[in-house]
Amino acid sequence: MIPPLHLTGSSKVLVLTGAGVSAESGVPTFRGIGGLWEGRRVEEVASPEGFDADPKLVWRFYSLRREGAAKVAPNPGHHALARLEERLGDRFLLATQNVDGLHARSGSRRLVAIHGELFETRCEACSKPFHDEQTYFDDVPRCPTCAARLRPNIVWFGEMLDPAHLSRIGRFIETAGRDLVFFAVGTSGQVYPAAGFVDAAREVGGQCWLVDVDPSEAYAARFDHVVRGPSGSVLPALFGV
Ligand code: BJW
Ligand code: ZN
Repeated sequence: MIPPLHLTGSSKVLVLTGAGVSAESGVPTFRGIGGLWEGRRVEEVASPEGFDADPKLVWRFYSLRREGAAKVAPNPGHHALARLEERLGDRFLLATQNVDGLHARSGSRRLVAIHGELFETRCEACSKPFHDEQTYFDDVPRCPTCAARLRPNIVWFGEMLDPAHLSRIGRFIETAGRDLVFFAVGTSGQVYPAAGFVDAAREVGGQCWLVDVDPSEAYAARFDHVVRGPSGSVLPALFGV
């Protein structure tokens, strides 16, 4: 049973999504694979130390992910969020931890990809990220301008999130105040700072919803409403879109 959601003309909706939203598209979640890839902890491949230790291995990991993400499509959960944005306009903001690009492909525009973008590459030394669908299985690519290593444009463990992204989210929360309705969808709430957004939302008096097939007790306890179920069917029903 899904509790009724009442949005008024002044409600402002912030949605945080995680890997669970893309699960029904066929993208594996992190904790779903036991946090492991080919027997290695994700932190070993998704960290600056991991890239320094074995850049070829890290590029192989992200090349496989690029191949996988190119084959999948947005699901009804992604589409429901895009349709809610159409209805709310600037009273909506989507912060995703996912790097797969599926929200943008389903039409979301007021979108902040806080953990980076799988289909972007950047030079370690000099340049801005650029769109890149190539895979690198044999060699570590080098920057054509300065010859430094190129790396995936992903926020790895121990790296700072883009301060402009965090301040956009912080401003949205502050401006909304008690009109804020915050949703966390398909995220285990284990990785910070995203796992702390719910606390910021509560602090301004916002209403907080968690949508997840299998929420952890500790994370769920920080929300007003918890809806257990797959986002692909829960979100369209909840938003009536
Ligand atoms: C469904 C479903 C369906 C399934 N429908 N639901 C405060 C306290 C403690 C530690 C820290 C802290 N602040 C910072 C840290 C350190 C660290 C951190 O949080 N560590 C924790 C593990 C403890 N954070 C960082 O390092 C961050 N940087 C930072 O804070 O910078 C400041 C700093 C600098 C220097 C030193 C220290 C701090 C950066 C974090 C970047 C994380 N990046 C990753 C990997 C790269 C992306 C990639 O390669 O793809 O991003 S980690 C990985 O986890 C990935 C994800 O975006 C992220 C979140 O995972 P998510 O989305 O929640 O997925 P799952 O699998 O965990 O959960 C899926 C959920 O879906 C489950 O609940 C399922 O039930 C559910 N589900 N199917 C609905 N159909
Ligand atoms: Zn360069």
